[in-house]
Amino acid sequence: MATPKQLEQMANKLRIHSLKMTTAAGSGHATSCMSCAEILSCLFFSELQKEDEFILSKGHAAPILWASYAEAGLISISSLDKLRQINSNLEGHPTASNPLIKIATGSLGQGLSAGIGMALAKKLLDSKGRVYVLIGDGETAEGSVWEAANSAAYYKLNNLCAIIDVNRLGQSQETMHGHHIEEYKRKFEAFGWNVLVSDGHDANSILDSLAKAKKNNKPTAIIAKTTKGKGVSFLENKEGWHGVALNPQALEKALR
Ligand SMILES: Cc1ncc(C[n+]2csc(CCOP(=O)(O)OP(=O)(O)O)c2C)c(N)n1
Repeated sequence: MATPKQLEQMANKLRIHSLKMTTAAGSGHATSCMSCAEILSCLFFSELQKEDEFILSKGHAAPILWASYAEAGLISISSLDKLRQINSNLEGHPTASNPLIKIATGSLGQGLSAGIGMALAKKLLDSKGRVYVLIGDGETAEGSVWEAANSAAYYKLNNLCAIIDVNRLGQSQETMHGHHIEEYKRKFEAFGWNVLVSDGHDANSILDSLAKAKKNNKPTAIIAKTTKGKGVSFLENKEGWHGVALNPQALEKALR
C-alpha cells in the first residue's frame, strides 16, 4: 500500500508526464491535469479495486489519465509521446477507441449520468464495485450534472462517488463559484448527497474522504479544493493557460 507521501510523489510524476506529453503534441490541457494530480494518484495507486470504475468526466484532462495508466503498467510509458497523433489511441479526450475506456468524455456534463448507469448495473449484478467520477468545477454549470445528481440520490447509489476538482478557473475566467467550496456543498446536499470537503493536493485528506464515502448510505460528493496549474509557479492559479501546451523552452523552465 502506497503511503500518502508516495502518492504525492506519484502526483508530481503524473504532472511531469502531462506537461511533456502536451508539449510533444503541441496542444492539450496541461493545467487542467495538474489540479487533479493527487486525486488521480490516490485513486489509481491506493483506492481503485478490480471491480471499480473510473470516469474522467472532465475529459480534456485525458493526458493525466493516460499517464496514470502508464504508471500503473497498463500501457507503455513510451506511448505517452504519441498523445493526439492520428495513429495513436491516446486521444486528446478519452474515447472507446482505447480499450481501457468505456465511455467517451470531453463534452462536459456527461460523466455523472454514465456513472449512474454503471452504479445501477453494479447493484443489479450484486457487484461490490464502486464508481468514481471526476468532474470539473466549471463543468458543474452544465444542467445535466444536476439532473444526474438528482437521480443518484433517488436510487440511493451509495456505490457512486463524484469528486469535484474545484480549481477556481474554467476555460476563460473564474467559474460561477470560484473557490467558494460551501456553494458546491450546499448544492449537493440539497440534492440528497453525502458531501465531504477535501484539500485536493493533500493525499491524507483525499484518502480520508474516500474512506468515509464507502461507509455512507448515500452517493458521496467530495468537494476537492485545488489549484489549476499546481506545481509550477508561473502556471498556478493563473488565467490564460487553459488548453495551452507549453513550448519547449517553457517546458524546460516548468520541469526545473
Ligand atoms: C459541453 C461542452 N461545452 C464546452 C466545452 C469546452 N470546454 C472545454 S474545457 C472547458 C472548461 C472546463 O472548466 P472546468 O470544468 O473548470 O475544468 P478545468 O479545466 O478547470 O479543470 C470548456 C468550457 C466542452 N468541452 N463541452
